[in-house]
Amino acid sequence: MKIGITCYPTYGGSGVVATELGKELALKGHQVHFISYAIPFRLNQFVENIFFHEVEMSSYPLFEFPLYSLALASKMVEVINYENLDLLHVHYAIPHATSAYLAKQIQKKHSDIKIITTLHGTDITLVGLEPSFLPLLKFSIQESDGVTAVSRYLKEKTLTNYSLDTDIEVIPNFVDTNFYKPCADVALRKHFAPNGEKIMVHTSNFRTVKRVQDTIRILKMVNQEIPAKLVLVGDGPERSDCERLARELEISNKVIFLGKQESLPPILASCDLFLIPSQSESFGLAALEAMSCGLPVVSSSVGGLPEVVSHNENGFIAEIGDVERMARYSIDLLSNDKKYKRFSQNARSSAVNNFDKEKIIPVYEDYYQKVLSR
Ligand code: GMT
Repeated sequence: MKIGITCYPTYGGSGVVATELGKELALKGHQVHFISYAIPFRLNQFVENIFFHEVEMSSYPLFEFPLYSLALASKMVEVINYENLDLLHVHYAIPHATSAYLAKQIQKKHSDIKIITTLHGTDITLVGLEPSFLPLLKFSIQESDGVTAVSRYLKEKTLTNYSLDTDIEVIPNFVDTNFYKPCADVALRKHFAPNGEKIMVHTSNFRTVKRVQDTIRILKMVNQEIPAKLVLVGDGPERSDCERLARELEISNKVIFLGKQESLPPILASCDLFLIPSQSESFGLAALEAMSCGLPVVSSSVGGLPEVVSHNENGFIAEIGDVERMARYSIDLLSNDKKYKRFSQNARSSAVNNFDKEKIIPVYEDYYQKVLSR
């Protein structure tokens, strides 16, 4: 197949899923054309069958705001026509699904390109609900030839929030379990925790919805019982507040801010427990990547997280903001070796058995075939 993929190229779950999907499809012999304003950050080396088409933005004094959605639609038309695409798969509905609809209309005399939209999270639960976007988002979903959501939760939210009766296929996030695997780096572990402390870790883009401050509060409580460190990976709007909170709670020597990192598996695998106390999370790819490295997860109970984390099996789930309970769960796991080992093995097995890329990529391929045959 010849497949166009549009996504946000920056640090973020939807871009990761789109890029890893494109790479896997290319390895399977499909021709994949990425269309975006920059090369996706996970597309950091040459892969046969992958092509990148940059959306160029011209500036003109009359345009106070950049017209990205329109420039993207024009680039989509160009790539659909010149590369003879069979389908265009857009990730994160705003504005990609709308640009794709426009592109389809512009070139409908030449080809019957199929548009598939994958809903990832805040495109549905937050941004899309704003009055300025809602009608546009609803229309763009209805006009897509296929729609997928990354969890059952997100599918239900989409149908109810937007009063839709569209057929939505649930295709969960996936992970390369051969890359994200238990492979603790002894030197790194020693670097994080020179005195043999337990290590909790969190990775995110430090947006408000992630509630990163909760991880610092959890660390404070855990430390009252057992010596522990917290490794924070990523960067974003909440980072300064997090650093301030760590100082206020007098635990800044126990919190390690790593900022953005290219290679996560050795970091994750050198830690003990993953924390994800989000206020909103349609799936929780970060938790899945940690589980694949053998880390149990302590999470909030929101969104699609319970579809990934099984309470009392491979982690624990608590109400949003209930940091005390999350701390108790963390202490329980970090102070009981036998229980920890069982949870760690369960976490790894769940990633391998339910969410490995070898299982999920064929689901996307089958879905593509289904949409193409309509
Ligand atoms: O919705 C977002 O916050 C953006 C999106 C992204 O681009 O980073 O993240 C979402 O997509 C991921 C991949 O499907 C999911 O694993 C995340 O749970 C989801 N984030 C939220 O729902 C907050």
